[in-house]
Amino acid sequence: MATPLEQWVEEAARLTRPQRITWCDGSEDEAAQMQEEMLREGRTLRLNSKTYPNCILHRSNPNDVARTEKVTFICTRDRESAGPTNNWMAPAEAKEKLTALFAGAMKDRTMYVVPYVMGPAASPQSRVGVEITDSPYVVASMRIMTRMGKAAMERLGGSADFVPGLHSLGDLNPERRYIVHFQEEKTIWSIGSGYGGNALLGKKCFALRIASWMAREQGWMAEHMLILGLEAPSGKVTYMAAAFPSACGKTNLAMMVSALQDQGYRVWTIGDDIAWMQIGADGYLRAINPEAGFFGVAPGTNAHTNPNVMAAIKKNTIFTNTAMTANQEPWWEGMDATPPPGLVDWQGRAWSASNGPAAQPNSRYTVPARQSPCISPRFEDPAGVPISAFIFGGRRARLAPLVFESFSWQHGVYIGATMASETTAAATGAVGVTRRDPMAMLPFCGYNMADYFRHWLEMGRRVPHPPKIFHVNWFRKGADGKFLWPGYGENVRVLKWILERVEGTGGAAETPIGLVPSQNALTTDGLNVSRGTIEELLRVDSSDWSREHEEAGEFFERFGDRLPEEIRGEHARLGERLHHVAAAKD
Ligand code: OXD
Ligand code: MN
Repeated sequence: MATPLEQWVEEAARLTRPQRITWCDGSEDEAAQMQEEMLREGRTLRLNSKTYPNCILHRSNPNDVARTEKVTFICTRDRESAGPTNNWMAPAEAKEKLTALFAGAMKDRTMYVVPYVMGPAASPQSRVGVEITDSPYVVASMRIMTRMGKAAMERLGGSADFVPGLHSLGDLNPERRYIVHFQEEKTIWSIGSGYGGNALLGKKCFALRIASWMAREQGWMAEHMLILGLEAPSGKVTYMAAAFPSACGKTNLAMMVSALQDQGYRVWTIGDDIAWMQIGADGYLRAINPEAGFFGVAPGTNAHTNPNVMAAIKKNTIFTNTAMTANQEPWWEGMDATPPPGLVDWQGRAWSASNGPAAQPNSRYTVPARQSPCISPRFEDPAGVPISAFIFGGRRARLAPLVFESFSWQHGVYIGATMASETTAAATGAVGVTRRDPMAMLPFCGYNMADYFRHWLEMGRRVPHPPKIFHVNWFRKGADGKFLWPGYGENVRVLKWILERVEGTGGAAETPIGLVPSQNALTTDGLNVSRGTIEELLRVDSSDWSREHEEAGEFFERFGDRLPEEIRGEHARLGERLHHVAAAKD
């Protein structure tokens, strides 16, 4: 008798008509074959085998360089279940539309069957997915980003307990590009794109959009969060998870080299993008990183912003859409000051400033997490790590102080729900526009966001030791338009204050929006930032916040009656606190 997996593969083959079917085992030999296949296809080059052993550069189709939210759909039976922030299509309509596109799509191509585990192979919190794809680049990337092949087949056995994901490059025409999630069936279909989050179906599609739906059903959390451990001088490690919108520095924060290392504060990385959390027997939220690799934005990455990842990407790494030097090494803007002579841009042309940046602004590295010098010894811990603090954040040039703490879990959920950030190149669309991005989940929440807020509120009631909730902003600018805070390794000073708040020792001052570090509570020794600048960084301007409050109110209106009463209450209380301050000034 065919297993459920075999039956599904057969069905997919009947539809897509591949020339052959390859079941992937995740072995070294298979990885080498996959590279050969990519080199043959002509969009992939081998990099310098001395300085970048086993590294390749892949150039995607220039029309296919970022996630495409406009053609990403949540298909639930009832439109309201997807909510106002998702594109919705009826499941039957999506099936019909995409079936026509998938019909014969793999003709003359190989269909790869890629079983994978999201999470440590031995963790009860992990889940199995299987991706069918006709892209060897996807197979090679999935091998880095997940526990792929044998480990997954062993975990799955003959069971039907896996998330199927059907992917084909199709004809790469953006008009025929769809990334579709059937929530009730826990199934993903993606066609027309070979780019990261659209095509590596374990990542955003499964680990966030499908998993957030599962998590609500099953009482856990699937979040767009990095996970880090802050080691204190005592040797004790405190774990924190942070949600920032795409390309706001999650990877850099997760992998930071601490500026306070000589005082005994050091950061260990568990994950840089996604956290799955369940309530542990000890009453803490226990987090695992479902991924096994980092798929990070390359431009801006250098020995100062992220020395750990720079060390990690020296071998076994796939670079996508970066530039390449005459010495066959990857290169991007921000790696060093000036483009080296003989540079070839991301489209394979001799570099010229008139063609724009040498590396595509959303170009990436895909690297095994284990290669990072800062990877936590508990990276594979099947029980996950206990989370003591949640950190929300975004890019706010003007509004938000460097850090503030919520008054309560419920107020923290409100802070997460009102998060906003100035956009970057990680998704297609205008850059530099402020967009509201609750919990950094706007493109990733697989159901109605009002229900998602409700789930957060419910989790707060259920977790015996809930994390404290904070908000940070590394991106505040002064009147001269320059960043006020040096960021990167210096961000550990903010983490240290968060740790002290968790431990009940850090000093805090009350403002209408929450608690900010009191004078001298932030460790500033050795930091080249004036007292005046620190004050400016921590300032809460109530007229700016009143405007923000109004805008958040408008955003909430989109959810109508479905918005939880508690969120409405928090919104009203913030309004009152701001009003109070304004009245006191008059
Ligand atoms: C990512 C994203 O690639 O959030 O992680 O876009
Ligand atoms: Mn992300």
